[in-house]
Amino acid sequence: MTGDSLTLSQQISAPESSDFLADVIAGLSSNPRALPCKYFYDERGAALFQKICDLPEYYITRTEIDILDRNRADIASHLGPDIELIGLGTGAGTKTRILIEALERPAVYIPVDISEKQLRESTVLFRKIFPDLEILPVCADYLQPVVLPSSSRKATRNIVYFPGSTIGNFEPTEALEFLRRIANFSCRGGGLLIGVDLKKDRRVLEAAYNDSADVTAQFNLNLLERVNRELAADFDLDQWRHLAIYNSSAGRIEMHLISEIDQFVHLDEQEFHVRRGEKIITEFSYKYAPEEFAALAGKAGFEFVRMWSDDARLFGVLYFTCSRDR
Ligand code: AVJ
Repeated sequence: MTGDSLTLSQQISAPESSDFLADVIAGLSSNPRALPCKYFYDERGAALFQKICDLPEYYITRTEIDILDRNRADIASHLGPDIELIGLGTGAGTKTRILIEALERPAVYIPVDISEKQLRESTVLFRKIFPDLEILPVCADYLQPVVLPSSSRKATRNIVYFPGSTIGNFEPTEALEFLRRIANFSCRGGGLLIGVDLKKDRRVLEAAYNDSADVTAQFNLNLLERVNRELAADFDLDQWRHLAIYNSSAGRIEMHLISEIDQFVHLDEQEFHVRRGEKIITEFSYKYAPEEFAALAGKAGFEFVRMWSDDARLFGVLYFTCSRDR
């Protein structure tokens, strides 16, 4: 394959600005107000998230990479040879690279990501380092139903790889529905390798989302900047404050933007009155106990095989298989 074949296989449902506007209006009109976290990842947001991954307090990324690194051979032997790997939200591809390097003769790799720039860059890089691997990138919002491109190569089984604990962004009922959809890709002997952030001391969790360098605050506020930029709203960024709190009864980190004053925001000829102290919820990040997550995936039709973790049990990489028919 040459550079010309870098056309993304599909452009199915990368979010359009009309969806963005409708979602923001609906979110600002709801009670409590909430904006979908998928809109964090414009170019600046994706770059800020990369910075978050390197923060000392944000243990998630480095712990997951370390778990993969230490257990690569064991993980690869569970996944088996000649597989088709479907990566969901694989971003810059740091983790997937470790995984693919360990795999035995991987046949096909289908990265599905919402960030077009990262998808293009990682595809160029992966084609260089894995010349024998067929790579079929799909730029799409995998929250929507995605039709995967079919490969000419024969793979033994399909394995879905969903790293980063992104599954935590779903409400548990949505997570179940999503896992059921994934099960359709990995049914009949395929599998699911998934990164899950584990329940732990709230101080560790809250520090990870309220970092001392304020990068997470910038990441959160960038959502309002993006709304201003792309939808011509007039959020005054100086009048909003980032706050992340752990809601232990729900088992989730909640990212909020809190209004510092009583203020009005204008968007698309509408006016929103926001009171001082009122919040916009921008993200839920659910944390699971390993058995909790295994039970959830079990309901979706997966059989738990094993979990790889770190000594402090901060993070889990869980492997499931799926034996049922579609
Ligand atoms: C990409 C969803 C895994 O929940 O930890 C990081 C996003 N938000 N800091 C997470 C995020 C604030 C992240 N996920």
